[in-house]
Amino acid sequence: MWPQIILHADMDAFFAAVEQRDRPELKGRPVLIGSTSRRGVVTTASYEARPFGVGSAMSMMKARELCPHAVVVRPRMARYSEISHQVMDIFRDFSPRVEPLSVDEAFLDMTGAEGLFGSPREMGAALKRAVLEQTGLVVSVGAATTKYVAKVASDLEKPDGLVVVPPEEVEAFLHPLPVRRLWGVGPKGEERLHKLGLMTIGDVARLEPSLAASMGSLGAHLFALANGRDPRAVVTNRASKSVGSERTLGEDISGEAAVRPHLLRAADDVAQRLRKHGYRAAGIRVKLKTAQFELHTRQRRLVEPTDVAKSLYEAALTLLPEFDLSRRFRLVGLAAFDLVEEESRQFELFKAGVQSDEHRRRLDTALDAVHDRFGGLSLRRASELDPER
Ligand code: TTP
Ligand code: MG
Repeated sequence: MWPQIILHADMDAFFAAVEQRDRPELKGRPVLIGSTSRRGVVTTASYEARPFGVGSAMSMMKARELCPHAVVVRPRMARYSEISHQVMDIFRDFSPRVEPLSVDEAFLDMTGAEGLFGSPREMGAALKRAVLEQTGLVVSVGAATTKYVAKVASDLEKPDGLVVVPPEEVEAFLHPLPVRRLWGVGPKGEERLHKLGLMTIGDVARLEPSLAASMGSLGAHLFALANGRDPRAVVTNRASKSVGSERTLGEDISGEAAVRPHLLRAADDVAQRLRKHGYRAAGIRVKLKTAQFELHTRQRRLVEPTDVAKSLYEAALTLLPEFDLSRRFRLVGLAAFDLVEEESRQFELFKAGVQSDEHRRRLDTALDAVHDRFGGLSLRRASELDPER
């Protein structure tokens, strides 16, 4: 008996797969998505490139050394975001309870839908078929009774995976896996667990409960996960509101260098308010008002919902080339929309390149504490200061 049916769906090599579909000459070839600039990084690699050891967050230079015959394609965020919407809409044909986690993945609560779609395996297969037929793209799906197990399952047989874990098989499924697959365990945590002689999820599950508890709240949390317990529900209530920050400037400005510090200040402000209310934003909008009072806005969805100032700021910078910055502007604003509740953020810990976001987040949290004590003006990032002042 399945008390709950949860699917986790995650597109295979998403950005690269979109490019291969849009440009048939790239089919079957190793493709790296990212900028070729000296400091560019790989956002993702097609499955043809992965056997060469390249992957997300690696420097483009290194990746091209490892896979010299790869085709490098510059990312087209607007296109990926458009397809992302299409994919999420397909998910919503299957369940009203869909929780997007990033551009290319979501949880679907399919509890009670057996009458319509059949067994969990049939549900997963139907979802994969619908995505392939309607978008030409391949999605990997995990099915389980908890979010955590579904998430691990979708990743296990990528690409084109479909892994179903019935409740009675959860232990047999989880226990042989390395501790790194526990949500919340990064490289540091892995090292600590290894030092304690805990190599697999089964090792953690077999701890004395009192010993697990003595390792603090993280210990208790890992112990619960290792035993297949994860009470989190699929959350659909994405707030429709947005959080914005804008400022009319003392004098008009022009050019990217002049706009940047205002965006950074706004990003700090927005991120702080997101954190205060327990939200992360999956979309961002930049607003510039010209000296003639014309309003120009550009927006995009984020790869991963965030409440980190630096990440909002970097996303905002990617929108700047879409404005004519030779104009003179009297107002600069930034807004975050598509707000998701804090809960799903732990899943970032599964991802490559996360440490950096976690690191930034710690910096932001420290800034929050200072803001709370000394008010908003006391601490500013040095780069935000106007060099001319
Ligand atoms: P992922 O789902 O993590 O990766 P993927 O879809 O490319 O490959 P997989 O088959 O393993 O799921 O991320 C989705 C997209 O998000 C990815 O195509 C590119 C982007 N991305 C980044 O821009 N930076 C990153 O560090 C990661 C991990 C992903
Ligand atoms: Mg993916």
